[in-house]
Amino acid sequence: MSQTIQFPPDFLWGSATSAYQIEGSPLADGAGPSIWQRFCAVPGNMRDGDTGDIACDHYKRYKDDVALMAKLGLKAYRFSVSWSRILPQGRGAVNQAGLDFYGKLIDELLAHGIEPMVTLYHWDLPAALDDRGGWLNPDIADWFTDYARILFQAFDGRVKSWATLNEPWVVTDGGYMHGTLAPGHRNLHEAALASHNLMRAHGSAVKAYREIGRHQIGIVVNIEPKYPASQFQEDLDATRRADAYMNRQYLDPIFLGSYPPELKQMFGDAWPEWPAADFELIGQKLDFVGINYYTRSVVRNEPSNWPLKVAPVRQPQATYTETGWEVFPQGLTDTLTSFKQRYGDTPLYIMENGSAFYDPPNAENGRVHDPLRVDCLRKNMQALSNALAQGVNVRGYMVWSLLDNLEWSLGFSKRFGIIHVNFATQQRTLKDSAYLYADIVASNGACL
Ligand code: LGS
Repeated sequence: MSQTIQFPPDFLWGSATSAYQIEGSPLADGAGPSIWQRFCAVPGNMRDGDTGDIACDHYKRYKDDVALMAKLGLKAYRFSVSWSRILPQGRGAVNQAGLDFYGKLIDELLAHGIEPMVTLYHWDLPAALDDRGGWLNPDIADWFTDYARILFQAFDGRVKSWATLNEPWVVTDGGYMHGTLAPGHRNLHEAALASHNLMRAHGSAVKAYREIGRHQIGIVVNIEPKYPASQFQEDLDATRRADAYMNRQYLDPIFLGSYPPELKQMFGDAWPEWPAADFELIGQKLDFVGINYYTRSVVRNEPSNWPLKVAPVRQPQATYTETGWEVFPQGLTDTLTSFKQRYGDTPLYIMENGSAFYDPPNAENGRVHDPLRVDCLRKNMQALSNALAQGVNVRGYMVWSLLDNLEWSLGFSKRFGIIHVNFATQQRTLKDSAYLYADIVASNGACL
C-alpha cells in the first residue's frame, strides 16, 4: 500500500557528480596527476580503454551545466574537488588556478540560487601521495587535513555543506582489497590499514573544520542493507558479517566509538588493536551523514568466498539494472529507519541514488525516453517518503547523476544520468527522468 507522498517544505532537492567522472582536462592549469589517471593508463584496467581525459568536458562547460541545473529548478548541487588540482603534489605548494576553477563554479551556482555541497575526497588521490603510500601512510591524516583547511579557508563563506569522504568502504574494498579500483591493490592487511587511515583523516578534517568553519560538515557512506537468505544460523551469521563489513565499519566508530567485532574475525591478524586515541579523533561530532543508496543484498554463508565467506543470492522475480544491481526501493526505507534506530537522529541527506539502464548513445529528435529509470525514480521517492513518514530526519535528496559520466572502471558503458551525454559531440539532452525530476522538485513531490 502506497502512502501519500509528502516532503518537508525546505527539503533540499539536487543532483550529484564527482570530479574525475565529469571534469576532463585532468592536467589543465597546473593540476597534478591523480591515481585515477594512472589507473586508466594501465591496459586492462578500464572497460573499452576509457579514461577521464575528456569525460563530460565539464571543466570547460561548467557554465552550461549549471544552466541545465537551473533549468531543472534544482536547489542544490553535490560535487567533489580534485585534490591534485589544488595541490598538484598532494601537499606543499597551492595551485591558485585549481582553486579558481572551483571558485568560479561555486559563484556560478550561487548566482543561479543553487546551493553548493562539496565533497573533499571522491577517490582521485594525488598520484604523488600514492608514491608515498597513499592511504597506507599514517601521515595521510595530516595531508588530508592540510588540503581540507585550504578549501575551508577559501570557500566556507560561500559553501555551507562539506563532506569529508565519499564512500570509504568503496575506497578500501575496491582500491586495496579487490583491486578493481585505483590504486588497484589486493591485500587484506592494506585494506584494514587504508580503512582506518581514511577514518583518522576524516576525524582530523572535521576537527580542523570546527576551528575554521561556520556551517555543516559530515561524511558520505554507501549503505547496502543485508537480508538473510534463510533463517538458518549460518546465513544469519553471514548476513551480520556482510553488514559489519560494508555498513557498520564506518558508522560504528563515528557514533558508537568502536569497530564492529565481526571485523576482527574477518580480518584476523590483519586487524590490529587500534590506538584508543584514534577513536576520539574518529568520533568527532558530525552535523549530518550523507547516505548513498543503490541496492540491497540477500546473503548466504559461503565458506569458499574470500575473505567474508558470504555470497549474494540472486532474486528470480526482481528487476536488475544494467550494472546488475537489484531494484529494491524498500531497502531505502529500511536503510533510513535502521540508521535512526542504531545511531540516533543526526540529520541525513541522500547524497546519491540512481540507476543505470540502457540509453541510446544518440538522443533522437531531442528526446531520450528512459522508462525504467523513471519507474525507479518514482519508486525511490515513495520509499523516501515512507521513511519520512516514520520520522526519519532526512533533509535532502541528490539524484545520481546529473549527467551520464565515467562509471569508474566500467567506463562510459553505464549511463546513470538524468541528462544524456553524447560523448562524441558533448551534446546534453534531458531524459524523461530529468523532466520528471524537475516536476518533483517544483511540486516538492506533490506531482507523484
Ligand atoms: O558513480 C558512482 C556511483 C554509481 O553506483 C559514484 O561515484 C559512487 O560514489 C557510487 O559508488 N556509485 C554507485 N554505487 C553503487 C554500488 C552498488 C554496489 C552493488 C554491488 C552488488 C554486486
